[in-house]
Amino acid sequence: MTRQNPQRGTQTLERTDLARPRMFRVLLLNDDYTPMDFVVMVLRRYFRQDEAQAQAVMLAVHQRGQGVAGVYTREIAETKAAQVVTHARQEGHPLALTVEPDGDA
Ligand code: TYC
Repeated sequence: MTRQNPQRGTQTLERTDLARPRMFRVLLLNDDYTPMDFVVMVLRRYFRQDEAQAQAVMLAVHQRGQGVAGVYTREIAETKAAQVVTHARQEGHPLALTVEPDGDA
């Protein structure tokens, strides 16, 4: 929530905004070429998932086209997505991710 500051005509952040930053989903997108093992490694290493969770998320993305790797503040979400793309390109994989607001936030 924001409110107008009548003295200066500027917007002031309420304390609740500082306590609860907007969150962003990092979405993994399916493709036909990135190896399943690479995607599982990504989910474990960059998104701190255990083996079972990583397998489940990878399979869901493979079957449904996309899925949530994790939810973070904007800068962390964008940094993780960029790190994963860099790693994937180094290995020659076309893996793609997007970052989108979580819920209505
Ligand atoms: N579809 C890929 C395959 O069959 C696996 C895959 C899963 C790729 C998830 C990307 O985000 C992805 N090797």
